[in-house]
Amino acid sequence: MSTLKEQAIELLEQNFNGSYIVPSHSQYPHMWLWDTCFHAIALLSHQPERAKNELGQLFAGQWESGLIPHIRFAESADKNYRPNNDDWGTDRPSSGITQPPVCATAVLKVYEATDDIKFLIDCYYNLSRYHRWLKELRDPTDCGLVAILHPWESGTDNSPIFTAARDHFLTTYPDIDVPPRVDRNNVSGDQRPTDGDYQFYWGLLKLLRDNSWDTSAAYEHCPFVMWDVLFNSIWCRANKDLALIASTIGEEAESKLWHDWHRQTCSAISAQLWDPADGFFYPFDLRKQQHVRIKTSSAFVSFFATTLSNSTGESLIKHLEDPDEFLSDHGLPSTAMNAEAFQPTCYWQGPVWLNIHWLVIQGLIENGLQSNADRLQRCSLQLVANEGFREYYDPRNGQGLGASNFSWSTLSVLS
Ligand code: 2M8
Repeated sequence: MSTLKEQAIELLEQNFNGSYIVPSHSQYPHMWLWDTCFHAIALLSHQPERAKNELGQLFAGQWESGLIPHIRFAESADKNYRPNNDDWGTDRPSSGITQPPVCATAVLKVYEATDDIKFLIDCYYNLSRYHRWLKELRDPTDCGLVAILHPWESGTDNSPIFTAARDHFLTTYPDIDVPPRVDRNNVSGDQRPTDGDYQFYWGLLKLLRDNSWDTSAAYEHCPFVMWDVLFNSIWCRANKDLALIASTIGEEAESKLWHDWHRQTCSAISAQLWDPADGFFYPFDLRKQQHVRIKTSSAFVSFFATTLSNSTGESLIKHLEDPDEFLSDHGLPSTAMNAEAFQPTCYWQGPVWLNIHWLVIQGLIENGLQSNADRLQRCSLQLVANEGFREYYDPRNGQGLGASNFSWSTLSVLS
């Protein structure tokens, strides 16, 4: 009987497509931005050279503008995944939107594990272009927060924080055609987004395509523009990590720039996304000019952004330890269990996700909250020991859900 660690290593090997690791051969047979960063971090436990290859493959898909796309399409893969390359119409094998920018953090971790300064110098050029792209096109008013223009950019696709925007969109554009869905061939339909969600996703894709993806027109005309808590927390952390990378390679002036961006985002997250009455972080819908007051696990990723003030940290921990909200025997639910929108088996509407566990665990440790981190880590290990490396898990009973043999869930035992 092999150990969990051996099983995780074997799984990453099986999910290697000859060029890079895919999240799951059956469900997601291409390269995704934040998945690849997590795969690189997981590989550091046993194959650091392979970790460098993963990030190199990610950067190979970067656009001249600086955008790192959320999907890089694999030529060899099954073409059934939709939207496919033709649907995006980007003239290159990729989507035209991005995903939580975990890249700088992944590069720094690879450098810390390998001491390879050449790798760091090579990646710096990609990272600095990507960060400038995000700042210029997604924070055009220089307020410190970057906006997402599609729920897929958040990585938490059908989180209930998008439901009101979706409903509003579908009243304005009621006739969006969606091609036959293959995402329900291997995963039960009730664990996946609804047809209405997919109409929203495809409708936004078409509007963004008409506005040429990575231009300011996309931001101006997109009916969905949101400051997401998870995305901005990762952005905040990414600039701190990029500042360290820049100073390590002797780019002191640039290091100061990334530090400034890091501090600006820390302040903006507190000023714009914190709700003092609830003691919680909420996303902000820029089209409606209001917060979306639904509690999700994204708020706890703020621990990963920076060192939080004592009072902010204490408020968040109350929610984390509240059995009506986020304290379950099986880990951190993606939506508060007492929220009306909580759905324990449906994708990002309630299940436990192990990449979120990993981000929150790192953040808790860095904020001196070791016992909370240990508790979550025990849950991660229990979930994979009982149910295998699944895409997500039911927080009521730990049942494995979504895709099987899912790559980033190996983080729980490899890092
Ligand atoms: C999921 O998203 C894709 C669309 O980008 C999908 O449902 O087809 C999300 O969980 C996302 O966060 C993840 O990166 C991707 C691949 O694992 O799957």
